[in-house]
Amino acid sequence: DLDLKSQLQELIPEQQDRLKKLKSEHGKVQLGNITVDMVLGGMRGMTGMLWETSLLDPDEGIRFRGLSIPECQKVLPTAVKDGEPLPEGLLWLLLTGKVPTKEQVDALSKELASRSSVPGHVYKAIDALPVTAHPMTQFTTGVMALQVESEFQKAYDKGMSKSKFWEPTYEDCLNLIARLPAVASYVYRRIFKGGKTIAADNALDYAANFSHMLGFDDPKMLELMRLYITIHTDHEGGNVSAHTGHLENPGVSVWPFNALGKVGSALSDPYLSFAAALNGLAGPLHGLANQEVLLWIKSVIGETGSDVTTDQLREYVWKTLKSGKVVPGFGHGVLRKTDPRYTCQREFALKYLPEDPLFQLVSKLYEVVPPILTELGKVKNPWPNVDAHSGVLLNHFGLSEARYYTVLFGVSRSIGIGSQLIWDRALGLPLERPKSVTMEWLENHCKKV
Ligand code: FCX
Repeated sequence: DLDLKSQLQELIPEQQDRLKKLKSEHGKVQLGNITVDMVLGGMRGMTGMLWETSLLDPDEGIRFRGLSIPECQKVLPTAVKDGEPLPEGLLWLLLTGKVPTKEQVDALSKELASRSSVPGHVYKAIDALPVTAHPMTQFTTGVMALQVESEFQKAYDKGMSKSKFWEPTYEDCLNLIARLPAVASYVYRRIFKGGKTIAADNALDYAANFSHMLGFDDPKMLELMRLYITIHTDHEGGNVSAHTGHLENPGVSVWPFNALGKVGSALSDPYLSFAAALNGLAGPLHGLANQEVLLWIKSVIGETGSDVTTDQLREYVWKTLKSGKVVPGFGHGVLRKTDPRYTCQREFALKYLPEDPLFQLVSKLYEVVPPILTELGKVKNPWPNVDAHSGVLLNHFGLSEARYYTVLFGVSRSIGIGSQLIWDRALGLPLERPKSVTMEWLENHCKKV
């Protein structure tokens, strides 16, 4: 069957039963102890959320529905022989847990293209901002403007039963994913290309069309875009952007209903949820790190010239650390080894641009930075993450405007966050509301134990 929605329709009742069974049979099973360190440490290591689309192993890295990145590269359909996976295939995998056929992926590409038209007011909303506004601000403004078309909001206003909420959520998520490349490329062309936009070519696949609208048609860049959009989609549920999207889209099972029988608590639709997620992604410790990495690399070259020696690089890393800054692109909240999203980008570089001087600098950083971060003694993961590599690849093909990079991350993340939002609603996951305490509460509690 080529229709994604009908596949989901079949899967949902089975997964609802699975959740019900888990709850009734194992609801009281303990998952670990919560320590004071965890509460003070940003809930690191505290298992506390259901996230079906992906799972992160500290050593192995991300698995999308059980498949590692190299496995996805092997089994997901591609546009060219032995090429990079098509992100549409990953969307299908995240939503259904099944590897799609090439025909299913082609059908999904067409479906996304058919949903991709963006209403004019969205561009007007972006145009109302100064052209100097950060690309993420312009992009998120576009997403907020798209929200007026929310099917979820319309259905909700009509009083739709909560058992059907997943359907307008599905429509919104697919429309949102489909429309983001046009909005994102508009922001790019507006800021960096004097506002000269390029029309979509809907015969192309999702990533290729996005690259085309940005102004990059080199077949290698199209492959890079397919890889880029695939690997940035999802990184389980606790990272800032995914968690924020999930949090903003609360379930209904604990909602207060008022006397008129109308729901009295907010239920943010996918556009609102995703805009919130983007605002989290725009922070330098999260998605903005890809911008920071390229700017940092360029500042190294600016200071030392393009033939940077290992010693000069070491010195620059120490200088960064001594000025109280982090080395962007290294470290991670969960990962404890080199990020496989870094590794697959490194392999891409070795295949397509081994001589690129910035790639060679990134390779040198891979040798220089981890021992220094280890020497600091406090850094839990000295290895590079996804953001350490993406900038030099994009820069190689001419997309050199680092300030724009997080927008690309954002477009990709809609696929992961959107997939999980659909399942949040299909499974009727509840409003998230963890308990917080004060220092005084903790002190008193610790005196007692
Ligand atoms: N450079 C310098 N110091 C670092 C560091 C780095 N790359 N990574 C961690 N540290 C420091 C922390 O700042 C912290 O110092 P403090 O105790 O003085 O506050 C200490 O080491 C312990 O932090 P740690 O537990 O290892 O890491 P956290 O889980 O707190 O933070 C991030 C994880 C990713 C935020 C952290 O490693 C960092 O700031 N890295 C640089 C920014 C970056 O690359 N972010 C992108 C991450 C990711 F891939 C993404 O979301 O896109």
